[in-house]
Formats: sequence, C-alpha cells, structure tokens
Amino acid sequence: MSSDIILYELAAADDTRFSPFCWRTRFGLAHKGLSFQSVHIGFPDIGELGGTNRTVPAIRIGDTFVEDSWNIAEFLDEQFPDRPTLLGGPVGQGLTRFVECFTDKVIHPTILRLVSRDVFDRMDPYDRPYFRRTREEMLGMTLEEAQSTREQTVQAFRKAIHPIRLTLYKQPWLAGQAPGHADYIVLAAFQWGRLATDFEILAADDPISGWFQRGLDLHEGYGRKTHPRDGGPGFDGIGRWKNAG
Ligand SMILES: N[C@@H](CCC(=O)N[C@@H](CS)C(=O)NCC(=O)O)C(=O)O
Repeated sequence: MSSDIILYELAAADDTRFSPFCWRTRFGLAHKGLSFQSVHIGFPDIGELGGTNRTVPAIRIGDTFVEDSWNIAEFLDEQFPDRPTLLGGPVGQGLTRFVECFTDKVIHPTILRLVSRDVFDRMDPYDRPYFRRTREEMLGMTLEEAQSTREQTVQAFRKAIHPIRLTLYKQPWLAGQAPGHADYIVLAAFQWGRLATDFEILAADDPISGWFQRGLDLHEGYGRKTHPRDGGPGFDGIGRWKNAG
C-alpha cells in the first residue's frame, strides 16, 4: 500500500521541495516509514486536483484522496496504527491543534514577511505571478516592502517564539520525549525559511536551532533530502502535473 502513495506538492524553480505545509506531510510520511511518489504541481493548477480546499499537500492512496496536512496526519494515524503515532491519541491531538493554530497565525505570517521577495526569486517562474498577486493581497503590501523591514521583524519574532525555547529546555521535542506532528508542523515552517532564503531567521546559538538541526537529522536525515538529487523516499519516480514547468 505504502508505495502507492502519491504526494502532490509545490517545488521551487530548481525542483527543491520548499513548501511548509507539504513538509508537514513529508515529515509525517517519513515518521510512519512510508514511501511515496512526489508529484510537483504549480500554484495555479492546484484546483485541478479535484479537492475542495484548493491547497497542497494532498495525497492519493488508491481511490482515496486526502487534502490538508492535518487531515493527512489523522488519516495516517488511522490507517497505520501500528507505526509510530503522529498525533499521540486524543489528548496529543488536542494539544497539537494549538501548535498548528499558533504556527499558522504567528509563525507562518512572520516568516512570509521575512522571506517574501527571496522565496519569490527561488520560485518556479510559472508560480510567480500567482504568488505575487495572492501574497501581496495577504500582506497588504508588496513583497519587497514586506521584506524591507526584516531586521526589525526578526528581532520581534525571536522574542515571540520564546515559549518554544522554554518548552525545549524542559523536553527534547515539542511533542514530549519523542517527535510528533507538533514538531513537524514547526520544523516544516523553519524548513521553509531555510530553503527560501539565506537570511538568518534563527540565530545559530538559539536552542531552537539545535532542535531544528536534530529535526532535520530524524529518519536518516530526511529533512536534508529536499531535492530529487538527494534521494530519499518520495523521489523514486517523481512526477509532474501536466501544466507545471
Ligand atoms: N490548512 C492547509 C493549508 C495548506 C496551504 O495553504 N498550502 C499552500 C501551499 S504551502 C497552498 O496550497 N496554497 C494555495 C494557494 O495559495 O492558492 C494544510 O494544512 O494543508
């Protein structure tokens, strides 16, 4: 069953997988030890996948199509209960929902401001007009304006995420003694930052950086396998949606 999984995801101009929401699912599949086939789809074409959200990640397993990284994590726990859990049962699931909301509403919007023009430059040219239009609407300013104040933005951001630092002083992972979906949600956001820009979002001596590096090392360094040339699950027989690239 596992080799029949298709993951639909975005890719940069050089084919690097950089999408934060897609990395939530990439980490989840690696956590479950599931191989899959990565299919690159462009931003303008996501609606053609036939889902109701019009977002990626989305996965297809046989006749089952699941969209939204949260739904996918739940689905993987339900379908593969004998493999390490992602959400950690009902209590873990409830707490992980908070981590998701915090990440979606605090971490992602700020990282977007920090990397908006840099990520545009690394993006597949096919995606760029769509990205500029939709993200400038979101930001209420141009990509260039958003990024121009990033020296100040990053200082405030590093303070705002102090609860993550405090948590990691007390336990090795956000999910507790072992990594779970809560870690992957936040790791995926910093993975986006790492791949979208050379700008330093986290200081090298920040304890959150130490956790991030440990996270990239998980599952045989899976977080470092960001490009088809690096191998790893997902890059066997990669595909491309018809219009992308
Ligand atoms: N709640 C969704 C959000 C997914 C999402 O927003 N993905 C972005 C790519 S990183 C997307 O597909 N955006 C489509 C668009 O902007 O039109 C999830 O967790 O999967």
